[in-house]
Amino acid sequence: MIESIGLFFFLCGMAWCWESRRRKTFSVRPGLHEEIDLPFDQDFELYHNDFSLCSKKVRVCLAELNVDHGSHHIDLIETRSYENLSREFLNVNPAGTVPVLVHRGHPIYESHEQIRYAADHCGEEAPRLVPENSDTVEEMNLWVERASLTGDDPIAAMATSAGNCIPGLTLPLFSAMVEKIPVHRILTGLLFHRLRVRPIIFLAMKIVGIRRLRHLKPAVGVIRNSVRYMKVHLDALELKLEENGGVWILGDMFSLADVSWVVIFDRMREADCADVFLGGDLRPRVTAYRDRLFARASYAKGIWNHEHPAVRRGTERLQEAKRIDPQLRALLAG
Ligand SMILES: N[C@@H](CCC(=O)N[C@@H](CS)C(=O)NCC(=O)O)C(=O)O
Repeated sequence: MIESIGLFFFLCGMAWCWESRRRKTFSVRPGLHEEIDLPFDQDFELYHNDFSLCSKKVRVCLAELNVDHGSHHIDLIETRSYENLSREFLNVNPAGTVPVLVHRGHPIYESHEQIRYAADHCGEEAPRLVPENSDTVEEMNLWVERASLTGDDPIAAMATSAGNCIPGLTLPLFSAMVEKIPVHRILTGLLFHRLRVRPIIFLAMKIVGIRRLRHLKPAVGVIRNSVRYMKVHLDALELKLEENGGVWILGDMFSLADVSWVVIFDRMREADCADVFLGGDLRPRVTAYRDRLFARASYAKGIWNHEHPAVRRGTERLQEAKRIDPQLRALLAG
């Protein structure tokens, strides 16, 4: 009996080693990789996920630039399964993350690099999303960075960007969404993810569930800090909009900075926490700015048209849990 169990674990170990060698995963340098050649049908091809914050940013950008492109939807565990860890996708991005923008077969990694690249290579006729003046470009870059999701551990860098506050603000929504995901799919992440802490967090969310989330101390701490830092970033944005007196971050010119912020507001909508930060007397300039962003055609094309049923169900489940448990609602209010 003991020998059979030993043999079973030995064979599992062998199978894991064999498969891991075919799913090689490692971090990649941001930017264009001319040395990599991937198959392509159109000049621009986008590997993305409906729910992913960074994918939304690139879709909005391509919509603003009127760039026709090929589309490859890649599932993440939140929407169904770890397709981002499949052999095929790791061939496109060994880091196992979306989005990946591919230009004539060459991948560009990191969404803030992708939007800059697209704005620079989309042809003369496209609307300009980058100013001429170098000081203004620098200012734009600061606001792009302040909305970016950066590094392998964004939660450790919430003070540097509103984008890094997003995973924490999304924890309750993740927890509601993961209720529908079978455990064995999360196990794929435990076996093959480059950043094992990510599937571990999903497994913890799955075990604890949305109803008991407020009893999970580390999660509570992360949510509270995310709310606190997000308020700091939004206050800075309120001040910026007041100073420049314009409708967009750079004043009258719509730029990559605005493309980067629209997704932050959209995630607040999905995670049912927009009213913690905006509306009523709260940050009136940012509230009006958010509404202007949502009214643009690029929001409909890049975000609304990609609404995913798993996200809709997750938001509804979260709203229901908050209705039943006022303490959960209070936690999410910061
Ligand atoms: N800094 C990267 C972030 C990439 C990233 O972490 N993407 C997330 C979705 S927004 C992802 O692919 N997560 C899948 C996973 O880690 O399993 C970028 O801006 O492109």
